[in-house]
Amino acid sequence: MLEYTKYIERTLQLARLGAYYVAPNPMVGAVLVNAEGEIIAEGWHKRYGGPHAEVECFNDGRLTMHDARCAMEECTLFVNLEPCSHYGKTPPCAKMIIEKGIGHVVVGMLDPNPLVAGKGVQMLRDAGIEVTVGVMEKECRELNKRFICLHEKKRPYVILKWAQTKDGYLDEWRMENGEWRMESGPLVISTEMTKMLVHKMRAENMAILVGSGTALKDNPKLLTTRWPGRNPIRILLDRRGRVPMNSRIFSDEAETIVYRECTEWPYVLADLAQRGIHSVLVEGGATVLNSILADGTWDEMHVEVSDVKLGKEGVKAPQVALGVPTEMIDGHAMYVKFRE
Ligand code: AOF
Ligand code: ZN
Repeated sequence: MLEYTKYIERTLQLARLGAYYVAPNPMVGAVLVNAEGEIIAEGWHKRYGGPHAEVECFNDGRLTMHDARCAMEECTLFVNLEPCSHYGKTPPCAKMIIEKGIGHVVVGMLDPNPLVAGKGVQMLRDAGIEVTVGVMEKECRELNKRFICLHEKKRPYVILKWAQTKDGYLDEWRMENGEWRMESGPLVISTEMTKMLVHKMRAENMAILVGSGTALKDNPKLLTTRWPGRNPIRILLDRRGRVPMNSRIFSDEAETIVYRECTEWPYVLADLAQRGIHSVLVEGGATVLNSILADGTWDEMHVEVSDVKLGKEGVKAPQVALGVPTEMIDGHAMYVKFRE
């Protein structure tokens, strides 16, 4: 009897190698194991539109070496996500698995994509293949939480992120006689290390969202320069049409989507889902963060609290109970909260 969790664990390791390049597809890994429990082939989904994990696995060069002495019907294929049953950019993986004559398939979780949703497992079973479903399901769901959210809730996975001073401010008060005082630039709260981690989060998500105040005051480019990966799509909420076209948020390194007429949160989320965007990192400012917190539709909150005080009145950070820091970096308390 094979130790299923050990091999599903390996599929998750392989799947993670596709991080940053497969969105909005899921991260998927596949492992082929012979009757003795030896891994004879491995593969993972490497980039959006590319071959699925199962195809990569059967193309593993090691397989031809073992092929001769391993009977496929005695082999077990492990995949963290149900093999697909549809003709998409590639033919159905379930069909290929049947043709290869695999005896047993173990899948971490069913695919929430309505194109698949149980049909892959059904195809395999109909062909007489033994299928085991639901191994390390919690870990499998965590890895692909963004992909799952898009299909199950028809909205992107929402991550709120901000940095505040020890006394609870996001920024200095940079408004004078109704005009932004731009020359001072944004208050720098993050350190070199925590800035890099913000860029990692950008690379992990398909979109970054800011309000017009942030776009005007900080004039950010919102690119992922401190971490490998793609630049996310930039989303700007600008109901009053205040942000000029020569702002850096419109620079040509990345795409920008602007919401003008309607910036209601449920509308924006539904529209982003319609565009196939499976995750959005909300970077501020206070108005946008507070309105999303009031709406209640968000999934994670990442807050950095620096070790220095602003020491005067400024732009207040959202008022939320942060609890216990998840970790300390450069003396800054880092909090991660999940919505209950
Ligand atoms: C798998 N293995 O490695 C992946 C799967 O447009 P396509 O043809 O690439 O299909 C994308 C869908 O296929 C995706 O939404 C998900 O349901 C499934 N992804 N399936 O068996 C893989 N990446
Ligand atoms: Zn597939």
